[in-house]
Amino acid sequence: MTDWDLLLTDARIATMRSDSPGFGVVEDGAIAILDGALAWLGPQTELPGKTAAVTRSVAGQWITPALIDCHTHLVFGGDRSAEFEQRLQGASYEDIARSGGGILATVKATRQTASDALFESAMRRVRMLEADGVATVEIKSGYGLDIDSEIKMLEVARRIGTSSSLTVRTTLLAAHTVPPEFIDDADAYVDLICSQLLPLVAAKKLADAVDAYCEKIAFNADQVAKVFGCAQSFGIPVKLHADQLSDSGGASLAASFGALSADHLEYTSPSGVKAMASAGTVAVLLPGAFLTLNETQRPPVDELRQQNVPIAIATDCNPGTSPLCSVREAMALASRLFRLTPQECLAGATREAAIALGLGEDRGTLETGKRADLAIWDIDHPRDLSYWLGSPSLAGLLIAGRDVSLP
Ligand code: DI6
Ligand code: FE
Repeated sequence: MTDWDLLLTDARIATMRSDSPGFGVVEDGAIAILDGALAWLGPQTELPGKTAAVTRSVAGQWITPALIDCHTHLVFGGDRSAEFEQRLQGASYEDIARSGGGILATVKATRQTASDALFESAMRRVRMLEADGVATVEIKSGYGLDIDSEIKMLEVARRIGTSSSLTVRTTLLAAHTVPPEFIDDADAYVDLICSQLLPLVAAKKLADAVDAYCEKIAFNADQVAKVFGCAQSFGIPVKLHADQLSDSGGASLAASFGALSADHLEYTSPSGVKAMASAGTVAVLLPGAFLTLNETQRPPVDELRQQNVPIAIATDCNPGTSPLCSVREAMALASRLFRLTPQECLAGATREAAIALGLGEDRGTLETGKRADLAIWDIDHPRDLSYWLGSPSLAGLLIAGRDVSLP
């Protein structure tokens, strides 16, 4: 019998612990893993005299917590790359939506696509995330917008979790946009979500959270409040697409429900930021959508910092506004577009993203007792993870202490 399953030596470690300054660096470090969790971590000179079944030197490479993508819509049918070309030629997101494209085009395609095909196409995107160091991913529904299709999307998301080593957190986003059948009666659709869909999703335990899109082109605050009240009656936590295109009071609304996170936030007011701070709601910033929509209004990063609101970063992977399958790239974009420091970017894709998913106790930093989800990088310094663009540098990924084979 050995004390540990695996001992990694000769490592430079960025623990990302909130009680350590900067990246929480341990030079000349070692990490011991037992039963999928971190059993010991520290300078190699202080290593206790214990035995490990396997000892492996990482030869001076950097180890960070594995990355966490806390906001994606990566299960969808169809393809909207032609819309991208139209937009490059001057058509607006709204023009395209009015001519039958946009989000409703994805809804139509997703409804028509069988579960297996949705699964296969989503797995391609999941593998891309994994190849870039992701061990935990959130996946939303929201392109079904009827009972069967929303359930189908959530089941596909659950299947991704059971057929890969990644942890998948599922989110019901039935209140993404008003489906064609209810175009003149959004309230009736909200009633359907509350009276039929949510009870079914809760009974089948298909959603770890409930999300909504609070925007002029989607649902108003009263409608969102109704969905959130219903989610909470089933004990399901909530989160919100808030203030992406206008200040619709989304951040304050999310905070008033104690939301896990409020996401986008380009137009959030100082009072919205204060409300998030009091509620402990994480700010999830999505630079891929900001870039793709040619947005110029930046989220209120200085206010978020002043109010100590945790800032997470995610891909928002979706076929319309953020065709992005790399958290590394999201970090690189966030540093440039939102002027986050490389340290904030890495914390945003690890520690704060874990909190945004309600998993802060369990992962997101490297400390004893947490899951052994580790990324090993061929880099000179953790700031390189935000500095370099389009440069895959993942040298290894361990999920719950086990090696994931990378493509
Ligand atoms: N905000 C977005 O940017 C996406 N959804 C959302 O709530 C857009 C999704 C799409 O265009 O397919
Ligand atoms: Fe989104």
